[in-house]
Amino acid sequence: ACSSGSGSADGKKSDGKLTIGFAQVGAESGWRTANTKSIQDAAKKAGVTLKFSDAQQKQENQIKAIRSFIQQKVDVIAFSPVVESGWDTVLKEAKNAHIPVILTDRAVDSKDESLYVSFLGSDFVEEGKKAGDWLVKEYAAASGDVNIVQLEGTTGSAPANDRKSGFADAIKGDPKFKVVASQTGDFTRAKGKEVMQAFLKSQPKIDVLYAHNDDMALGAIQAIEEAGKKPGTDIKIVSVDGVKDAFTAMSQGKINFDVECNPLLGDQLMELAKKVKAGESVERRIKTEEGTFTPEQATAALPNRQY
Ligand code: GZL
Repeated sequence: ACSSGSGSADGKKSDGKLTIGFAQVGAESGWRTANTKSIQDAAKKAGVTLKFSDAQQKQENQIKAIRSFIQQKVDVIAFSPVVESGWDTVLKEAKNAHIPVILTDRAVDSKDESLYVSFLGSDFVEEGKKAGDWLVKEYAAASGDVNIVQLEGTTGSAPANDRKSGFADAIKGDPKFKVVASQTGDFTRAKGKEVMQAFLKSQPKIDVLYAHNDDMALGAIQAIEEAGKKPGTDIKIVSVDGVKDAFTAMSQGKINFDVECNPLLGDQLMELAKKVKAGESVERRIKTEEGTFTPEQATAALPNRQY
């Protein structure tokens, strides 16, 4: 078939430069900001043309962005689905347009595995389990009830669902652990503070806060202090993400354990997208490496913390 200039048979620009359309969740947390920076910096470094959209945590905006990437005939679409469900229709449109899709950070619950070529991100169930395992050890000698309040992530999101189930599994062996209240703080500081204020009013005894991310934990810390209590002492706090501001709080004794969730996925995403464009086979599931931090470890890591 003849094709003039740099056009190719399917009408895509084929000047060799890779164009990725990325539909980001929003800018709700320190983690998300670091994730966005990692993707934008990696695209520059890799010489990739990045079309980037911020959905302000709304699924309909992500779907609109994906449709616009299809119209623009990008080479690869990548996105972090704000919630797990409701993606099949738009992903089928991408498939019909022969544009491969890579999931980063969060997963979808689509049964049709042909709708995306790879999922690069953390294992959130494991993160929840790490948080629960720490709590079980921390309270091994305690005899009375350990009353836990839980700040959940965005309702319907993979991290909220999985961090909740991983944590619940880890503590279910001992009936002294009681989750007395659990509500979404939508991964933000403001909502985390608001919900913690409500918990403090409604719960006679709170021993532990389990926050699905550091931003909600940091908001809760403000509420706890405004209530005249000492975070990290009167109410122990276990959180997830491992962002710099949480490490500062840990160095002040306000957060007792932090399960890292690595946002620096940019370089891996660019490498993956290049392979996909070149028609090479890629792993369907690429799990991010990440650890856990005690206050001592966080204090030591603080000076060099990238995010
Ligand atoms: C987890 C990511 C979550 C972070 C939050 O990979 O999806 O979203 O834990 C962020 O801080 O809002």
